[in-house]
Amino acid sequence: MRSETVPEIAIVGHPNEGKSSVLSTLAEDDSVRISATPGETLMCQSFPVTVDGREIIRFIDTPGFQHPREILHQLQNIQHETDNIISVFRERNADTPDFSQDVELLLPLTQGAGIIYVVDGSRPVRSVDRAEMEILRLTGLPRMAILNSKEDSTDFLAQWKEEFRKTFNVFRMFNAHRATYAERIELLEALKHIDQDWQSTLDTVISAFRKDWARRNLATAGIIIEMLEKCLSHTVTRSLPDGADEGRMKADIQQKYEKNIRKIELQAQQKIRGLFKHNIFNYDLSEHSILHEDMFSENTWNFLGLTRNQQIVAAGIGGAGIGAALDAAAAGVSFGVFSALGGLTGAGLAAFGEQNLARIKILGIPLGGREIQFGPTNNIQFLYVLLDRSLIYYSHIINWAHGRRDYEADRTEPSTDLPRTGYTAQWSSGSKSTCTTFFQVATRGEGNKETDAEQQLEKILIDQLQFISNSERVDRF
Ligand SMILES: Nc1nc2c(ncn2[C@@H]2O[C@H](COP(=O)(O)OP(=O)(O)OP(=O)(O)O)[C@@H](O)[C@H]2O)c(=O)[nH]1
Ligand SMILES: [Mg+2]
Repeated sequence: MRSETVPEIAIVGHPNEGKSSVLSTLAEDDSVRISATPGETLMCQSFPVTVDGREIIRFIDTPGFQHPREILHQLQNIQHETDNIISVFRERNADTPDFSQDVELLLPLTQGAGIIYVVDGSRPVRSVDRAEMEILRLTGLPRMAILNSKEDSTDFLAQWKEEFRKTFNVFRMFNAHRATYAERIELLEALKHIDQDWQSTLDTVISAFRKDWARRNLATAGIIIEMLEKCLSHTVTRSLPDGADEGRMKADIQQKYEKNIRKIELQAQQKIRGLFKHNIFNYDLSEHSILHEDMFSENTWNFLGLTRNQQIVAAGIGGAGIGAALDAAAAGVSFGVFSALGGLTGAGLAAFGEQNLARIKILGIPLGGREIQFGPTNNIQFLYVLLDRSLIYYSHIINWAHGRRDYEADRTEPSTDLPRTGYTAQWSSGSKSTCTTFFQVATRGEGNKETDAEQQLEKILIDQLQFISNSERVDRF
């Protein structure tokens, strides 16, 4: 392969083994057609991956093998006549309707594409699989095999590996539904070894993927910061007619405030989702996800953000206005980490939760009359809750494989041995101190001016996002 050409990889295998799903996940393309009915893919289709408007690699989806034994038989005869066995096979069978899918799937192999062979590793090896692998060996093309196990069973893995060793010098486990960013990169790294001539081109591809990911993380940090600034400075104001029911207006105004905040958060989430190329399908969060909880719910405020002690410290540094909350804490309310048995009782929530989100102010206005204003927030825990929710959302988005379409609720039970806290509770005191300064600047409405605090928070976020990208998939959120 010449170094300036775009590497082309054909994904081949038996029908319904997950070829299109693997392609969709690898190429981060949710337009790839996937179906539980075998024979979904009938024509070869090319899916280019572009970075900065430049095509860097191309994956080709192919129909499944229909008659592998017959193809192999013919190829074994043809190989005595020519080196060009696949092209000759295609010419000879071009008008045989029964072989139309086989002729189609072999097309990219006549054009020098590399091969990724996909099998469902949760079933045993059959003789048709051996025929398919032998066909691929006869092509002489660079090739690797992928075990895409649809079930969790590992009973047949040893069998598959033994079989692969005979035909492929590279094989990997890769799950189209659960592969993470790190696993995608690892697969490309492995692909490098299918042929020496491919190494430098694939190095370029991997480095483009990494740079693109870093660019997306930078953009995500920007989206999160903008969202924080909007939420923390947010106010809702209404005029207060004489004789109006003040209590009711206060409740209304707080509701409106919360509604607006939810909307700001949703817009940020949609932007992050687009950055990671989830454009078509709507993802079902794992049924245990804390993100199912409303942003202002008791569970959210107990599970995410800082612990009580950390809040006391944060308040000490920044005087961020949680004095009332601390009084309630001192009165003996437990602010422990939310457990499956239940969160805090009302008193606790009142202290750290929505009641204390912001003060309600009654303002006189120049032309006479009065206004009632809710916000900006004076509760620093709000910043941490917003941060944790966006980081958790990010971790879902980057680990949502594009090949996964069935919306099945994630049945993974949450780990019980892990502390049920978000990310920010683990942040260093330096990072928290940056947050305190950022909070003060943002609540004064002075965000978005490239302040030091904003730049420092951006750095913290980029490190955190990179860490999440390289971590294993976390199901506990
Ligand atoms: N649980 C699970 N299901 C998978 C996985 N990969 C694919 N599937 C399912 O298997 C079915 C077939 O997937 P496709 O990607 O369409 O398979 P294909 O090999 O392209 O099929 P054809 O185009 O029909 O040859 C779909 O219902 C997928 O959702 C996986 O990793 N885990
Ligand atoms: Mg398919």
